[in-house]
Amino acid sequence: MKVRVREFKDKASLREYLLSVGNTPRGAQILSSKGRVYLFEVSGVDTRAANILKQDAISVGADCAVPRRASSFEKGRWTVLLIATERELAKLFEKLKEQPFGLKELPARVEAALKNYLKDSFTLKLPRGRELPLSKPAVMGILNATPDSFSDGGLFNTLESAVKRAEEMVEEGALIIDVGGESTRPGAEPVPLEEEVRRVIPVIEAVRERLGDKPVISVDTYKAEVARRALEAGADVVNDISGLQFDPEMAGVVASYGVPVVIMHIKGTPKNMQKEPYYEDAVSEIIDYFEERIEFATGQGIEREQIILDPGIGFGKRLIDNLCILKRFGEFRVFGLPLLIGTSRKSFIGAVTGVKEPRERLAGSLASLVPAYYGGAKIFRVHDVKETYHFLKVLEAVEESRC
Ligand code: 7PJ
Repeated sequence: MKVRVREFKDKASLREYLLSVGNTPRGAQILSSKGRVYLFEVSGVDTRAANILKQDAISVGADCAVPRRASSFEKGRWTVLLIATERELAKLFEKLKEQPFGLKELPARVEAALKNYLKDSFTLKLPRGRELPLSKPAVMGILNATPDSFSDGGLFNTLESAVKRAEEMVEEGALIIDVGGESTRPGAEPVPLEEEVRRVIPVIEAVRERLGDKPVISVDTYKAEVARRALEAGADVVNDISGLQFDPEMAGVVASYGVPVVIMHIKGTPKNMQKEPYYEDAVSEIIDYFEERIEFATGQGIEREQIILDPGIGFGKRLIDNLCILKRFGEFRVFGLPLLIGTSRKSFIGAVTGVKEPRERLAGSLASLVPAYYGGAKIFRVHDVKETYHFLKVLEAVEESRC
């Protein structure tokens, strides 16, 4: 006998393998639902529920980690970790149907979380009947219409060069062009509305006119009036670094145009965000923020399926927070919504590599995309479109290969 360790990306590839080595279809079906162990953090669990859950979990071959104080029957609400395969979950759900203390609701919640987590393909609706397909990774090329942008230093601030750069980025593989007129680098002062309009709107009009319907254009703004005028000028997506917080009119504009919206996490404002940001657990805090923002957005008439989530690398985060966001990127999949990542040339790359010049941070920027890619990121917001496009192509080819 010989022993090897095998790994399978998902249930479907395990099933395929089992069939290929001679298992019956039914056998492959059952065995593939035992092939992967999932960990569910369940918070707000009543003491009695926590103890019943552990017993039921163990009885089906799963398990549940319960805090000592809960197993000592101290009254309270606890966070437990349910550890189970898909097959064990099915058996556990049968038992929970009969249980009190809120446990009846648990199966639907676990099922929804898992279904969202495994969702890997999205289609967003764009103006004029167009669509933004997000099953494969999409490159979002940054087009700065700012005279003071920290990495492009005013190079692209004339209309002509902006359009040329947009055209070049599309040729290099960008699916989305992100046009922004206000630098949101740490400490940056806000730009008055009229100035932002003056920078951004002509660029959007010109790009749309010259490049036609093909490029998806997003507008990087937190001002509702800029967003509204950008959408009128031909933009397709609103990219709001404030997650609909800074301008009370923003959600209404997005809702009335029915366009996709990027909800980014930021702690504070661009002016003050890097003044001693602190998190107990950045990932959990960002997940709570997403939950609240999704509720707010849908309450304002935005379709849930039109929301894109972005943890906002560098926006009120320490180095350790940025690294943890990348390491645990997959956790943001719990909403079943497409995820965007923006690390390009950011200062945390400089902090890790010692590279001071933002333009020289390409290798570090590409490396930072790997954990986000495997965590399920679908939109990659970058300066270096060609290099990122090739980089993602190779990751995708490996992922898609059938071995
Ligand atoms: C981001 C952004 C980002 C989204 C900027 C920079 C700062 N929008 N706008 N996500 N960053 N959605 O590019 O360094 O990370 S401006």
